[in-house]
Amino acid sequence: TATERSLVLVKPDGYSRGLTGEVLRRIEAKGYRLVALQILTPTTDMLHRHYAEHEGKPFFGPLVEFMCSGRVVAVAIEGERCIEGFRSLAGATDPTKAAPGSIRGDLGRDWGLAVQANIVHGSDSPESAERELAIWFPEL
Ligand code: YYY
Ligand code: MG
Repeated sequence: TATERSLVLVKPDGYSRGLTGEVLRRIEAKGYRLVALQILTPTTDMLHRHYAEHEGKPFFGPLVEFMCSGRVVAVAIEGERCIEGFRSLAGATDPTKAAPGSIRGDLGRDWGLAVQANIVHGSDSPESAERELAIWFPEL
Protein backbone atom coordinates (compact mmCIF):
# COMPACT_ATOMS: atom_id res chain seq x y z
CA THR A 1 0.00 0.00 0.00
CA ALA A 2 1.06 3.57 -0.53
CA THR A 3 0.01 7.01 0.58
CA GLU A 4 -1.30 8.73 -2.51
CA ARG A 5 -2.86 12.02 -3.48
CA SER A 6 -5.87 12.31 -5.76
CA LEU A 7 -7.85 15.11 -7.32
CA VAL A 8 -11.55 15.27 -6.52
CA LEU A 9 -13.91 17.73 -8.15
CA VAL A 10 -17.40 18.48 -6.91
CA LYS A 11 -18.95 19.31 -10.27
CA PRO A 12 -21.38 22.23 -10.91
CA ASP A 13 -24.42 20.00 -10.28
CA GLY A 14 -23.02 18.80 -6.97
CA TYR A 15 -22.04 22.30 -5.88
CA SER A 16 -25.35 23.91 -6.89
CA ARG A 17 -27.37 21.16 -5.22
CA GLY A 18 -25.53 21.79 -1.95
CA LEU A 19 -23.85 18.38 -1.90
CA THR A 20 -20.29 19.59 -1.28
CA GLY A 21 -20.48 18.95 2.46
CA GLU A 22 -21.88 15.46 1.90
CA VAL A 23 -19.06 14.59 -0.52
CA LEU A 24 -16.40 15.94 1.86
CA ARG A 25 -18.04 14.10 4.77
CA ARG A 26 -17.75 10.80 2.92
CA ILE A 27 -14.10 11.47 2.03
CA GLU A 28 -13.22 12.25 5.65
CA ALA A 29 -15.32 9.40 7.04
CA LYS A 30 -13.35 7.03 4.81
CA GLY A 31 -10.18 8.30 6.49
CA TYR A 32 -8.71 10.43 3.72
CA ARG A 33 -7.32 13.85 4.54
CA LEU A 34 -8.20 17.08 2.76
CA VAL A 35 -4.92 18.62 1.65
CA ALA A 36 -6.15 21.61 -0.37
CA LEU A 37 -9.53 22.98 -1.38
CA GLN A 38 -10.68 25.71 -3.72
CA ILE A 39 -14.03 26.95 -5.04
CA LEU A 40 -13.76 28.30 -8.57
CA THR A 41 -15.41 28.58 -11.97
CA PRO A 42 -12.95 26.72 -14.20
CA THR A 43 -11.74 28.14 -17.51
CA THR A 44 -12.24 26.19 -20.73
CA ASP A 45 -8.43 26.02 -21.01
CA MET A 46 -8.17 24.19 -17.67
CA LEU A 47 -10.96 21.82 -18.69
CA HIS A 48 -9.41 21.04 -22.06
CA ARG A 49 -6.23 20.06 -20.23
CA HIS A 50 -8.12 18.19 -17.50
CA TYR A 51 -10.23 16.18 -19.97
CA ALA A 52 -7.55 15.87 -22.70
CA GLU A 53 -8.07 12.09 -22.91
CA HIS A 54 -11.68 12.68 -24.04
CA GLU A 55 -10.92 15.24 -26.76
CA GLY A 56 -12.66 14.23 -29.99
CA LYS A 57 -15.37 12.16 -28.29
CA PRO A 58 -18.97 13.23 -28.92
CA PHE A 59 -19.54 14.22 -25.29
CA PHE A 60 -16.36 16.33 -25.01
CA GLY A 61 -17.88 19.70 -26.01
CA PRO A 62 -21.00 19.38 -23.82
CA LEU A 63 -18.81 18.10 -20.96
CA VAL A 64 -16.51 21.13 -21.05
CA GLU A 65 -19.47 23.48 -21.40
CA PHE A 66 -21.20 21.88 -18.41
CA MET A 67 -18.05 21.95 -16.27
CA CYS A 68 -17.53 25.69 -16.76
CA SER A 69 -21.23 26.51 -16.34
CA GLY A 70 -20.84 27.16 -12.62
CA ARG A 71 -18.69 26.78 -9.58
CA VAL A 72 -16.69 23.68 -8.92
CA VAL A 73 -15.01 22.62 -5.69
CA ALA A 74 -11.53 21.24 -6.35
CA VAL A 75 -10.12 19.12 -3.54
CA ALA A 76 -6.74 17.46 -3.17
CA ILE A 77 -7.09 14.41 -0.94
CA GLU A 78 -4.48 12.14 0.60
CA GLY A 79 -4.54 8.64 2.01
CA GLU A 80 -3.65 5.00 1.52
CA ARG A 81 -4.71 3.99 -2.02
CA CYS A 82 -7.06 6.99 -2.09
CA ILE A 83 -7.07 7.11 -5.92
CA GLU A 84 -8.80 3.75 -6.26
CA GLY A 85 -10.62 4.30 -2.98
CA PHE A 86 -12.28 7.53 -4.06
CA ARG A 87 -13.29 5.99 -7.41
CA SER A 88 -15.03 3.34 -5.33
CA LEU A 89 -16.74 5.97 -3.16
CA ALA A 90 -17.86 7.81 -6.33
CA GLY A 91 -19.37 4.78 -8.07
CA ALA A 92 -19.95 4.10 -11.76
CA THR A 93 -19.95 6.99 -14.25
CA ASP A 94 -23.66 6.65 -15.06
CA PRO A 95 -25.56 7.58 -11.87
CA THR A 96 -28.39 5.17 -12.66
CA LYS A 97 -25.95 2.27 -12.86
CA ALA A 98 -23.86 3.38 -9.88
CA ALA A 99 -24.30 1.13 -6.86
CA PRO A 100 -26.36 2.35 -3.92
CA GLY A 101 -23.95 3.39 -1.18
CA SER A 102 -21.77 5.29 -3.65
CA ILE A 103 -21.92 9.07 -4.11
CA ARG A 104 -23.32 8.80 -7.62
CA GLY A 105 -25.57 5.86 -6.71
CA ASP A 106 -27.06 7.59 -3.67
CA LEU A 107 -27.19 11.19 -4.89
CA GLY A 108 -26.88 11.17 -8.69
CA ARG A 109 -29.79 11.75 -10.98
CA ASP A 110 -30.53 9.87 -14.17
CA TRP A 111 -28.62 11.01 -17.25
CA GLY A 112 -31.86 11.63 -19.17
CA LEU A 113 -31.69 15.32 -18.34
CA ALA A 114 -27.99 16.19 -18.27
CA VAL A 115 -25.66 13.45 -19.38
CA GLN A 116 -22.54 15.09 -18.01
CA ALA A 117 -23.91 15.63 -14.52
CA ASN A 118 -22.70 13.00 -12.08
CA ILE A 119 -21.70 15.11 -9.07
CA VAL A 120 -18.01 14.25 -8.76
CA HIS A 121 -14.77 13.62 -10.59
CA GLY A 122 -11.92 11.51 -9.23
CA SER A 123 -8.51 10.80 -10.77
CA ASP A 124 -8.31 7.28 -12.21
CA SER A 125 -4.59 6.45 -11.83
CA PRO A 126 -1.42 7.78 -10.18
CA GLU A 127 -0.39 9.31 -13.53
CA SER A 128 -3.77 11.04 -13.92
CA ALA A 129 -3.69 12.24 -10.32
CA GLU A 130 -0.27 13.84 -10.75
CA ARG A 131 -1.26 15.46 -14.06
CA GLU A 132 -4.63 16.71 -12.77
CA LEU A 133 -3.31 18.00 -9.43
CA ALA A 134 -0.80 20.12 -11.38
CA ILE A 135 -3.70 21.74 -13.28
CA TRP A 136 -5.91 22.52 -10.28
CA PHE A 137 -3.24 23.00 -7.59
CA PRO A 138 0.00 24.10 -9.29
CA GLU A 139 1.30 25.23 -5.90
CA LEU A 140 1.13 21.74 -4.36
O1 YYY B 1 -13.96 8.94 -14.85
P1 YYY B 1 -15.44 9.14 -14.96
O2 YYY B 1 -15.88 10.53 -14.58
O3 YYY B 1 -16.24 8.12 -14.22
O4 YYY B 1 -15.85 8.92 -16.49
P2 YYY B 1 -15.04 9.23 -17.84
O5 YYY B 1 -15.27 8.07 -18.75
O6 YYY B 1 -13.63 9.61 -17.56
O7 YYY B 1 -15.83 10.46 -18.47
C1 YYY B 1 -15.62 11.76 -17.95
C2 YYY B 1 -16.95 12.46 -17.81
O8 YYY B 1 -17.54 12.63 -19.09
C3 YYY B 1 -17.99 11.68 -17.01
O9 YYY B 1 -17.87 11.87 -15.63
C4 YYY B 1 -19.28 12.22 -17.56
C5 YYY B 1 -18.95 12.54 -19.00
N1 YYY B 1 -19.41 11.48 -19.91
C6 YYY B 1 -20.50 11.74 -20.71
O10 YYY B 1 -21.06 12.83 -20.65
N2 YYY B 1 -20.97 10.77 -21.58
C7 YYY B 1 -20.36 9.59 -21.66
N3 YYY B 1 -20.83 8.66 -22.49
C8 YYY B 1 -19.24 9.31 -20.85
C9 YYY B 1 -18.79 10.28 -19.98
MG1 MG C 1 -12.38 9.73 -15.94
